Amino acid sequence: MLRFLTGGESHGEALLGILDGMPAGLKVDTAFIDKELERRQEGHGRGDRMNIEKDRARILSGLKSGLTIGSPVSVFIENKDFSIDKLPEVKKPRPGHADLAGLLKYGFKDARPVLERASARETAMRVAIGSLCKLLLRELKIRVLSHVVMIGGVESHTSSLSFDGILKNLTKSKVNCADKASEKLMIEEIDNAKEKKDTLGGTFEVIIDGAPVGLGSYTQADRRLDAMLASSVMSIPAVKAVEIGNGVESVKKLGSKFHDEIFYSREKGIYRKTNNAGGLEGGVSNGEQIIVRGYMKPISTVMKPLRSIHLDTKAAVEASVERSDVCAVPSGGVVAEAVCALVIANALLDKFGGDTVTEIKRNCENYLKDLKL
Ligand code: EPS
Repeated sequence: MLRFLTGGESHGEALLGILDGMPAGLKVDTAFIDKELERRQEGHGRGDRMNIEKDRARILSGLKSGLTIGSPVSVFIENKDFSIDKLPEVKKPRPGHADLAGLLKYGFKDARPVLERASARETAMRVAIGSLCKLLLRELKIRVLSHVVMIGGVESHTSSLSFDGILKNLTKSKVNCADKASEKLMIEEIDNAKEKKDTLGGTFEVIIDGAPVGLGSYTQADRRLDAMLASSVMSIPAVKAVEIGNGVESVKKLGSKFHDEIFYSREKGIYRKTNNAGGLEGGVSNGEQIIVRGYMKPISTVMKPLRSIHLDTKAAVEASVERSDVCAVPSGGVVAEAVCALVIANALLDKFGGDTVTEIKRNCENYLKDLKL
């Protein structure tokens, strides 16, 4: 079983991660991990911190000659902005952040210690850990992408595009959107919000291509793959809703118009013409693409501050302002790819055993051969 922990404050010395349970024999491509870290830092609307940090992962354990050896993989990412003890107190909690609930919970007199750990900077480590899982998925020809489908009120139109079509259109996109016309409008939305000293949220979509049928299980609540994916995407800062397939649309439809009918042909085997279920039925992967959407609220630090109170005097004041992003939906998608990759990798180890990469590949191939799909 794969498990991970992260440590580190936003302006502490470093971020640390330990990924336990990685099978032996995986070739670790560190350039790929760094590329994924770079992707998380990109996107129109990110704040000035992105000009300071150039995130790079150093692997401190779990490898020999570039291959995993089955022991915990420890990862280190340096924070260039290591200034935690010089930063001012935050006495005017920002609505939407963990500031107020966090300081009351832990008995602090200011929100600085709360926001240092609650900051989305922690997601850099989740991307590093998720990219190790993506390398494992790659061995089984499973691919993961994310793209932005909504920013503010602007929606992208990509229903006619294949996985590869989306991937191709994402090259050079400034907001990780596969629809060029919408991308332009999204950038305008972000610029307008910035000019108004405001922030924006939106929706990203993760697509997992090539996952075999039979991952997860309906036999227990905590083995349902859709529940595990939803929980991991919900754990990304600012995510307020998660959707599998066309789950939200489904409430308006008749069953006869929603469910994905089953067909068979000799060339294709068992197949569907639609994928409203987002690749998951009964909490089990059904062999179609797995589709998960995350809905992010607008970033909580608003430069034209919202009303709050001063913690010492309880007087009405404007909330504190910290360096922040205007919109981080493209990055949210990259983080979601990482956390979904971990869930899928775990489900693969559960189904196919997990001490060596060779063992997993052999078991998966034999299983698919036996199914004769
Ligand atoms: C972030 C790092 C942070 C913020 C942002 C995301 O760095 P700093 O606080 O030094 O600017 O830019 O996080 C938040 C604003 C937040 O509240 O989570 C990052 O690395 O993604």
